[in-house]
Amino acid sequence: MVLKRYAPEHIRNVAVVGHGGTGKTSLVEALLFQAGAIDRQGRVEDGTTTTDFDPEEIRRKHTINASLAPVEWDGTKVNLLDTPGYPDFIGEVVGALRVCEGVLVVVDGRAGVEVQTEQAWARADEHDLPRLVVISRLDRENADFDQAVETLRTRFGSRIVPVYLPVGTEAGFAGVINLFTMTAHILKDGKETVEEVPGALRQAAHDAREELIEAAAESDDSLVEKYLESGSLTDDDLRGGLIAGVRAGKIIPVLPASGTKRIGVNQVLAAMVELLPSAAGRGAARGTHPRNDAEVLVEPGDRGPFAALVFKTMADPYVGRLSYFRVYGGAFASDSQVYNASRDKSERIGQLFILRGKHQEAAPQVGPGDIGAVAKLADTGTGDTLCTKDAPVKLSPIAFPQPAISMAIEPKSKADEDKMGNALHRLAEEDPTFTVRRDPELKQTVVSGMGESHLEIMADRLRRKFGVDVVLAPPRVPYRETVRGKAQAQGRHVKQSGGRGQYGVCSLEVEPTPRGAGFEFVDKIYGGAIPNQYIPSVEKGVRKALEEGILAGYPLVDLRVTLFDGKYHDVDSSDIAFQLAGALGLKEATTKAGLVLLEPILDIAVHVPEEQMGDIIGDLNSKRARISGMEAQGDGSTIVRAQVPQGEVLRYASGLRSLTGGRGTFTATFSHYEPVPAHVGDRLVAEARRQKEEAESQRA
Ligand SMILES: Nc1nc2c(ncn2[C@@H]2O[C@H](COP(=O)(O)OP(=O)(O)OP(=O)(O)O)[C@@H](O)[C@H]2O)c(=O)[nH]1
Ligand SMILES: [Mg+2]
Repeated sequence: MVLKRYAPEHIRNVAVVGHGGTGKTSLVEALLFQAGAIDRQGRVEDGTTTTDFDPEEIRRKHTINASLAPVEWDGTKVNLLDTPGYPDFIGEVVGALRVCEGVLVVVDGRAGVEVQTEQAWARADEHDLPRLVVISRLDRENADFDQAVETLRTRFGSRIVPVYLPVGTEAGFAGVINLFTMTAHILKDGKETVEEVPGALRQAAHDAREELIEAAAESDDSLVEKYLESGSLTDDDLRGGLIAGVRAGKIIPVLPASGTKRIGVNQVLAAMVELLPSAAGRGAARGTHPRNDAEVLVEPGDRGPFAALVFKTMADPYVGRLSYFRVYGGAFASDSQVYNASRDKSERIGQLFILRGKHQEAAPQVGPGDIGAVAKLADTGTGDTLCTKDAPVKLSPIAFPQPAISMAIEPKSKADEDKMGNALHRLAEEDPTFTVRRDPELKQTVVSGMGESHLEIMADRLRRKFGVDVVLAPPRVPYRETVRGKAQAQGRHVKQSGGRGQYGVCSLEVEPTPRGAGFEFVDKIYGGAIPNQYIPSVEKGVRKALEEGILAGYPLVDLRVTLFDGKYHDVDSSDIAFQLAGALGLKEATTKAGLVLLEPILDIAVHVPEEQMGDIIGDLNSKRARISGMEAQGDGSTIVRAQVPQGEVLRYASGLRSLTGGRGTFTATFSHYEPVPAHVGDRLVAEARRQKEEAESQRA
């Protein structure tokens, strides 16, 4: 692979997005082959495609990582970014869309618009990105171009306009009709021949061309006039109107294709080059000055100062980190010094690379508008801006989605435990939608991500990249204990047989305080029933017992403990004796007062299509939720708000996905603690006892 350097006007950065399994990777492979970038067309089935090169991708036969595939066509470099369709990896789509000027949405010829088509579409809308739609896999049984176009129109409106039509259907799909030139391009033995439009398709092609002309005319007032006067448009006006319409987001051209059979693929290449904006075509990139937040514009040319955005980081145990970047202005040179404006750090740059899948080619420079990679940056992460110290700029960051699901992760062996922390840290650097934290109370390491598959893949990656074996389990719920009423009891720790004895006696009263008040210790010893020096000892013993819990091993909260009496011995009393007395006294008093478990309650907001609202509410009710409101969003969706016990929604991300076919999303935040209902409490207490016995029998 030897790629020339291109001016930004001759670069197209294009994210290939869509629902899982619609043929994105196969189409990218066909585009690469057709443009002569590779000399063998790989297959997803064989694990030989350029962009699904990761062992996990090869094994699972779907894309997990966004990867880069540059092609050269018609004097232009097109940087294709193949992205995953599976919703757990939406972070990769978000990162890719952030650095592109155009989008290729791939839709399956049989299924039409699917859930992840809509999600990717909405993400592209966030950046107002011009896009093309490719209806792929049209050679399959029951594939139907017209019907797929209809699903697009139903969902996204009349901006959807075919620019090519298919010739033949299913296994007979043989080529495409160009609606500009009104010629048929038929693939025969791997070669494209140009023919007349077959008679049976002439009328359909004529009608589709009319529609295209109308759409092009409507994109520009001066064209509308011409069109109304003459009833048509010249070829130049048609082309000009179409380009303007696409770049303004008023027209979304649709092309028929088969990636694996390489039908309609030349046409996709030409459409990207001709219709989508260039790397300079959307003007200056916006950023801010890192110190005073003033707006800074980065012009897409060679002359201005250098600025690049890191949009993806790959952790590699051998090579170290590999950072993918997009240059916005100026040129990025190998063996240079740059400034990371996001972290106020200098970075030494070694060798820069141009990537194609896993192939890396050393590049002395990466110019404005282009995409490349660099290894071993010391302080730079995804979303950071690299620039020069004298022209510092922070480009707007990448809005990655928040993780939706958490699991506890445990090392399988001691050796794994030693390596796990560092390895997890490296993975979190690589993937902004994956976070790790140690929960000191639950004594668990908790990982969060976009879905169960995401976390499973992270566990696989730990094994493969770092040799760390782990198990994933639902995280523990941070229950609490508290007292129901008021009670008094005495704690006695007295041992006086031979030698120096132990002597500590204390009388305690416990009573509940308002929810959220925590713990309060009151000293009401008068007349030296316990000497001053031992009162902190009693408190220490009480606190220790509180932390360990009494009913089911969860910390006690929201109670007042009053020390009101006690006894001591001149010789045998000690700090430790009073600590033990305090702990015993607390146990006795709280047991007498009656103990109850508290559970964390979450505020949850579930965003779903209106027609699924009933199912969502039914499901939440079965999870002991209290629905607090429903808000129609005007776009046919609704937000259902509720309070729900945390223990009931540990796997809500997966549950919601299967309930809504992937359309639903939710956020959850901690609200408060509440007593658990008796039947739930009994189960938790029994469970805690069982675990304690197990632990004790293991120790014995
Ligand atoms: N018949 C036929 N099969 C295709 C075509 N394109 C892709 N396939 C098959 O469809 C399956 C999915 O193709 P991929 O290219 O992996 O689809 P993808 O959109 O990249 O999938 P994800 O990365 O998982 O989102 C594979 O088995 C391909 O061989 C096509 O044009 N015709
Ligand atoms: Mg793929």
